[in-house]
Amino acid sequence: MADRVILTAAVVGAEVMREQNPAVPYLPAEIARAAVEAWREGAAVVHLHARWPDGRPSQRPEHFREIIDGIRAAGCDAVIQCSTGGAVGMPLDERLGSLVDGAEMGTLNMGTMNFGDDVFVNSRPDILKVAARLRERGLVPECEVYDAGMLDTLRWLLDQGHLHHPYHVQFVLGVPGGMGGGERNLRFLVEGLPEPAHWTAAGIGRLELPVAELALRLGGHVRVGLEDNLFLRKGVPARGSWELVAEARGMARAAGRDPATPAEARHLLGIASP
Ligand code: KMH
Ligand code: ZN
Repeated sequence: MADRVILTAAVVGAEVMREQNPAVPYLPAEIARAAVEAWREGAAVVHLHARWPDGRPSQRPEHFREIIDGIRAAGCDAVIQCSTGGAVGMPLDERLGSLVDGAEMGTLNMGTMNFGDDVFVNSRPDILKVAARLRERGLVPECEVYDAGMLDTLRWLLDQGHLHHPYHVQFVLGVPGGMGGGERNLRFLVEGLPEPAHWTAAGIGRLELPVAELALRLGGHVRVGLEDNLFLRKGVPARGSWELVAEARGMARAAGRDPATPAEARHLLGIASP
């Protein structure tokens, strides 16, 4: 199973809006449908945010429950990963509303950073609180790393016993304010992991597919989807996250790596079967 690649679909996020691409889902049923479509194209993990009907970001438990119910009602067995990042400016307790029954993973953002023109706040006490909540709920953390110093935070969490196996690492490259998405950066990050770990890379905007290609080559896993990027190629809006997943799947096959099924992804990520 070493050659398997876990494809994660980030189908909505908190920032992108329908004015930018009409395929951005807002309603729980739309987000569930986007996740199922991405799964049909090969996504083993779905990274979920929620929205209010007018598109504002929501971390309301009832929205997440409805999304997860919709995904399962469609017979989709993708790994459910809920965002605890929410949107910039959201109080931490509100962000934690996403960790409802049915979630299998939750994100653990590894530090405060500029996020475009905003500041995405994740103080060390915040990180400890999210890590503790994930542990209490038996969820596998996905550590979101946007910059090299955040690997030192990861090491500190492990050393201090705040983070245990199993955990997963996600390198998010190209956020304005975080680390860029070149090969040198990704190699540096992978070499800087405190211990061997499964990792995924996500490139923001036009970096999405180049970072996917790099991750495939360097032995990592891949995240794509409208949360990170709205275009299939320059000037061509993606018709949905499914189309970006299909593209990533084609790239994986060309690189000699088969997409993992959700069951295989659970095995690799240390998640108990549902
Ligand atoms: N919306 C970003 C500020 C996560 O999902 O945990 C944070 C984010 C990370 O999307
Ligand atoms: Zn997210």
